[in-house]
Amino acid sequence: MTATIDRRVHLAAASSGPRPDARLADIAAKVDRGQRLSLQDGERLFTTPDIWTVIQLADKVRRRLHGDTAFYNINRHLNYSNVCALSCKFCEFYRKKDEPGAYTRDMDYVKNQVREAVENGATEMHSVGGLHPYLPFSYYTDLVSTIRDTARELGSELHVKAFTAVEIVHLAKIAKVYKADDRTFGIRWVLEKLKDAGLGSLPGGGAEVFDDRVHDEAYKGKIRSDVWLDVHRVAHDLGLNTNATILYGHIEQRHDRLVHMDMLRRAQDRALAKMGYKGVPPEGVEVSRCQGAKDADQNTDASSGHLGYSGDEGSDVPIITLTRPNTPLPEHIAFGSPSTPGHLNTSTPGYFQTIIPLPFFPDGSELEHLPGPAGLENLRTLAIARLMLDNFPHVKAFWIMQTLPMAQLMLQSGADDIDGTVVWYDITKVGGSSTHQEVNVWTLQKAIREAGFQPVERDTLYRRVERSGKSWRSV
Ligand code: V47
Repeated sequence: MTATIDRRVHLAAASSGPRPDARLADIAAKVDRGQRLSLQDGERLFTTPDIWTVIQLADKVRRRLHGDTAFYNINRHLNYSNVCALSCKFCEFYRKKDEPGAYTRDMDYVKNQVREAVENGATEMHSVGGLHPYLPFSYYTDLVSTIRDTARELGSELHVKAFTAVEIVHLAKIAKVYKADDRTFGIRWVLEKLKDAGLGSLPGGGAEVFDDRVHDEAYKGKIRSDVWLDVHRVAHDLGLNTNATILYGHIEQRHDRLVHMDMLRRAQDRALAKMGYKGVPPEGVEVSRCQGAKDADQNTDASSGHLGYSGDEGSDVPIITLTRPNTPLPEHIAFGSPSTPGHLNTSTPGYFQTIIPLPFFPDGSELEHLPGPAGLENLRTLAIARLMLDNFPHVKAFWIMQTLPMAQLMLQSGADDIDGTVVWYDITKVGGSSTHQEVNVWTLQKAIREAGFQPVERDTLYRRVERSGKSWRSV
């Protein structure tokens, strides 16, 4: 018999030794019960010197949700234009229209990218860009349908994950359907048109940090948190899944990160209620009756009052966690799981799939004088995101920004996903690297195995992929 050697160097076990922080005991008890952590708990997780216990707790939650599975995908990023009407201080990516280095891709370029993607077995095209002041609305529907149709002509499917909430609002303005007094109208109009063209989901960008002071200082002109959340709410109502990001380590405070996480999990409470999830009161006692989807549909604020208790801080939003034992993941409700096979129900509302903590890269930005966050802060922030966002099924360590070695540590600290093969990435260039940032599938799988997990290829919606060379299907 061959002995299996566990090659995982487990950070938490290796070093929880000398100074465990007794003040974390009640948080640990809440984590064991799958109970929602408060902002005060979050503050303690950020300030304790005992980062290893924080990591251990996040790892516990991650294993409860995903066991020893770690996800990756085969994808491509396509930045269609870096021309942007905004000048966010943290951003190194944007150019003004006639500035050297400004680019806008035409459909021939897009088709070539799709051909290469299909040739390499990709399942997803992730496409975002700046807020181009002059492109017509038809450019964006063409972009989406060109990706979809070119892939189909080549006998494949590419899931189109495209446009941040910021771009969606910009498109509503370009199409002249944006009404400040009825934001839902224009957002819905744009999303419906894009969905018809083949849009499959929204990426999580453009959220930055949900704080007005930080917003006005570092990304004035961008949509604020309420509008960002509106776009995602409307997308969910249309059955589109979305992701969320948090950009940290610049001029925000750690408290701002916690408020951001809290706003996201309350938005997810609403989305999951519409899927029929039951709420739990803060003490973790299950409410006996839940009218879930029906009530929530009748009132987009989910303020049905039928869930038997009020949510926190006086709102009527039910608290819905995924971290209690035997709670199904939303993708298993939407698509079925190996133990409960099902099929895609297109009328299922959408939800947030993953939180992606993005560490700020100062180089080349107007905030270049700031140091940016380093290793332990990155680990801690990701672990806290796993603990606070108890209703997000996935936490992604985006290896392009975190680096692959760091993503391995993050898999042991709460992350269950490292994104994909990527290939071209223009938004940040780690250590001055070029925009060509590609790893092959074998390298991703090896990194995951070395970290002690089983690599599983997923599609954009977190279904497992069965593959034979470049042919694949979601199961
Ligand atoms: O919104 C811009 C960030 C985001 C910098 O949904 C920066 O699966 C760090 O959202 N330092 C775009 N970050 C990337 C993004 C994303 C990435 C991977 C996967 C997914 C997903 C989404 O990049 C922007 C902004 O927050 N960003 N400049 C910078 N200097």
